[in-house]
Amino acid sequence: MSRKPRFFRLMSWGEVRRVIDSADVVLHVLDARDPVSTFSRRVAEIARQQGKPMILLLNKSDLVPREVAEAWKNRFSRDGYTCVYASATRRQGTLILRRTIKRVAPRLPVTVAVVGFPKTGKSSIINALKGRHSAPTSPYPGSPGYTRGFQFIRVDRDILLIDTPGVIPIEGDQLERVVRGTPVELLEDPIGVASMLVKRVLERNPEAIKKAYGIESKDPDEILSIIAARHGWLYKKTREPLLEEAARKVIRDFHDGLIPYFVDPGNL
Ligand SMILES: Nc1nc2c(ncn2[C@@H]2O[C@H](COP(=O)(O)OP(=O)(O)OP(=O)(O)O)[C@@H](O)[C@H]2O)c(=O)[nH]1
Ligand SMILES: [Mg+2]
Repeated sequence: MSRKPRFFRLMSWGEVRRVIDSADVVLHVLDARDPVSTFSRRVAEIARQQGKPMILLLNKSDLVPREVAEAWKNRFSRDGYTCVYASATRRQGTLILRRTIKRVAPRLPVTVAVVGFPKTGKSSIINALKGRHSAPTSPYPGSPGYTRGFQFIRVDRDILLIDTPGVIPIEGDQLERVVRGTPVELLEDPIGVASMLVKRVLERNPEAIKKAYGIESKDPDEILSIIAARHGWLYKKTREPLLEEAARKVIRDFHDGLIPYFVDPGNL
């Protein structure tokens, strides 16, 4: 069991403005599995107001088929954005990203503010560009290693990156806000959140739960019960399945990329 975080630090909008103000370029990191739900219109708006070029980075592209990453990239490009995809953990796409940063940079050396929802892989991308682990990373919101402050990391002679804590757009997707914006141990209603997550995942990939857990059911409560029973997570007195524990596992597995799902832009 992980320790309960005593306090969880995210970035305020005032800080987002200031960090973008102090940078030449904004690198807005999205989760390639669901780029629209992890896109912040507000970040884009601040970058535009301040006249800073913004790059959309579809990270975790190892979790989606290549055609899907390509399709998202084309779609964002059609909408006028500069968009590239990458996988920080596989260190793929870093050359293109480096080139793109230099291409949009108004001057060299360039300072780049790396911003986005929590757990999109902002620190991991910085480490991939740098070629070694310089920025702390962590699998779940608030778990040791998440980014609490601002950190400057030089990746080469021409590129200085600013790692930042995650930010939760108020206009953003409700479920992504809760899942990414709260440490799993502190969720008030883990069962409700996990149920919504399971429903959403099944809408996008009806096979996802079967593939992740070998469970055929499409009913969130039943799925959580089976997972709890399988792990022996039962209330001592009643021997009822401890759904909360199963719910937390599902949310962690989602963060760990163990539940195979993604949004296909062709289906939107
Ligand atoms: N599969 C996959 N996982 C990734 C990738 N990039 C990051 N991750 C994982 O996603 C989790 C979050 O990565 P971080 O780099 O800590 O994310 P962050 O955006 O800096 O998170 P905060 O600082 O908390 O906002 C970690 O468990 C990473 O290993 C990727 O390209 N593919
Ligand atoms: Mg980080």
